[in-house]
Parts: sequence; structure tokens; C-alpha cells
Amino acid sequence: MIKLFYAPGTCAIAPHIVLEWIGQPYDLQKVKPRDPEYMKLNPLGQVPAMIDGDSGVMNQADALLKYLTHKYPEAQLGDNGTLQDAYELDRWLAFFTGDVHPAFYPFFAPQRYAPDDSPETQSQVKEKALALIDRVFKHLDAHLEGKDHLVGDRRTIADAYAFAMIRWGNLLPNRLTEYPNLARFYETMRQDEAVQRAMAQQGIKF
Ligand SMILES: N[C@@H](CCC(=O)N[C@@H](CS)C(=O)NCC(=O)O)C(=O)O
Repeated sequence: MIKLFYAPGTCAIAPHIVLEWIGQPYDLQKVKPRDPEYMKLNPLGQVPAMIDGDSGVMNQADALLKYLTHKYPEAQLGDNGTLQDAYELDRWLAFFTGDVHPAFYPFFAPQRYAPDDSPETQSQVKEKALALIDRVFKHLDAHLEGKDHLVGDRRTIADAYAFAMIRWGNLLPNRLTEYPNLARFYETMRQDEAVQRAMAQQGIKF
């Protein structure tokens, strides 16, 4: 059985939602990413991670999401089999891993980027992060104009990954007010019962 290692409210909510969409039994384990015991499993000290039977520890959110589509093709959460659709799915997964997530790192952990510990420097780093986030959120907002899903007109793993990061937008000074399509996508996803179950299991409210 698959076991998902997560910390509440992190990008681990993406594979968690996908496991709920799939509807097969799985185990959940809440961890602190930098906990020494957890780091024996995942030396990167990051979530999500997964173990599937004797797979050993697997990590990297986008790879875990793809793994789930390969393991459970009947759930139809991957690409639709065409080259163009496969590209579309991969490009959005890459966008979240390579552009959106890194834009949030200095917002959540400015101390890792600031050259000193002064509050002024840390807030300057956060200001820079806001500009990076704005750039990727504008791009995503434009893509979602008139659309309910990231790829094609059906639910895929990219929607779950998008939800994980759009959710963080609620922590921005202006929340999601400047990104109407992201706000709409977020509210629609929140109505999804599987999303609600995953959020309740993680103890997160918004
Ligand atoms: N490249 C990794 C990044 C994972 C990652 O940074 N996860 C965050 C939570 S969203 C984390 O565990 N951070 C803990 C830390 O960096 O200390 C992936 O895509 O899975």
C-alpha cells in the first residue's frame, strides 16, 4: 500500500488530493521535514515523499504525481495519450516545480536568502519574492481564463498541483484579489469532496 509523508499545507497536498481522487486505500504519515528521524528516510528534508511496498523512498512532487497516474491509469488523471496532451501536462508540472514553487521559497523562508538577519533585509527579500510570485501567478491566471482545468477540459494531476500553490496565495498581502481566475479555480477545487477530505485530514482550513 502507498504511504504518503506530508506536512500540513505544503505541496504534499497535491499527491494527497490525487490519492483521494483515486480512491484506493493508502496510508498517511505527518512529519516535520527537518526532523532527523524523517531525514533518515528522505535526506533532502522535504515533503512530499512516498513509499509503495518495497519501492524505497520516492520524492519530488511532480514525479510522485506522475507515478500515481502510471500506477492507476483507470483514474484517468494523466495525459490523454496524445503527444500534445502529454507535453501540456508536463509543461504545467514543470512550471509548478520549477517556477511557482521557487518563487514562494523566499516568501516562506526569507532567512535562507537574506545576507543578514535584520528585519529590513528579510522584508526586502519578501518584497522580491512577491514580484516573482506575481509574475507566475499572472501567467497562470491568464491561462485559466475561461477554463476550469489546467490541461484540456478534464481533471488531471496538474489541477491538484495548481491547487496546492494557488492556496498559498491566500497568504499574500492582497490574497488572490488580483488573480480572478486563480480565485475562481481555488473556490471550485474547494468544493470538491476529495479536496475537502484531504484538507480535513491535514487539519487545514483554507
Ligand atoms: N523539489 C521538491 C521540493 C519539495 C519542497 O521544497 N517541499 C517543501 C514543502 S512545500 C519542504 O518540504 N520544505 C521543507 C524545507 O525546505 O525545510 C519537490 O518538488 O517535491
